[in-house]
Amino acid sequence: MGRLLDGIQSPADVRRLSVEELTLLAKEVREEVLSVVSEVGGHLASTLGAVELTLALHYVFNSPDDRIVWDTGHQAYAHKLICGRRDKFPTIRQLGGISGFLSREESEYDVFGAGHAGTSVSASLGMVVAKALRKSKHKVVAVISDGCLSAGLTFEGLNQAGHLNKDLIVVLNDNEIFIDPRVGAISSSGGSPAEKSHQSSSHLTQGGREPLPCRP
Ligand SMILES: Cc1ncc(C[n+]2csc(CCOP(=O)(O)OP(=O)(O)O)c2C)c(N)n1
Repeated sequence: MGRLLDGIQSPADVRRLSVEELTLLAKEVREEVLSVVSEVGGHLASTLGAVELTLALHYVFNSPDDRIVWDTGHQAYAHKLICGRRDKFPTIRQLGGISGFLSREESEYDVFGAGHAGTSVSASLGMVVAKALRKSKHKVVAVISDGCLSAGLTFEGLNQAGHLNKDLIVVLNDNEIFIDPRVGAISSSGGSPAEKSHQSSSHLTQGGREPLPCRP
């Protein structure tokens, strides 16, 4: 039986699959990433943990019209595989090969080139403002991991996004770890960010005057 991945030239092909087939595709994507990264090196765990999320985002949103903005880009190998770069995937991070991060020169699906952590929310907000000026209807989705959530630039972006009240979607990819186990006031103030997000409004309104349990 042929592999589903062989028939995926772009996310439009992913959107033609059934939800059951997506599970099989995720397995194949993971095998492909493992096979290539074990040969040429690269970011592995972050990208393996984002395979289902990647397929779900491209399934639900109509990329490249809808913009998916990955934070940092180290977790986007699955995105590259399903966005027309499977043949070049073994060249990833090699001289003359494709980038290990998102690159606008590489693909129309890489809507923001990064490599630095904490850029996705501010970049997406800029796209949302531009979209409103052009009266466009597409969606903009920032995908941010828990480690990047604590970046100052992320807070500036969230602050301004709430102020402007624009149509920005922020997806938190919370795997409860970054390069090392999480440290700092945000991660140690109780629960995972996902749990905290349920409590965030009451924390902000009722707990805003309380001192943080430890200083950043
Ligand atoms: C400005 C900046 N600081 C530090 C880094 C190094 N760095 C690479 S990935 C990353 C965060 C990884 O953690 P997380 O965002 O939780 O993503 P995960 O790998 O867990 O999916 C950091 C800090 C960077 N890329 N940019």
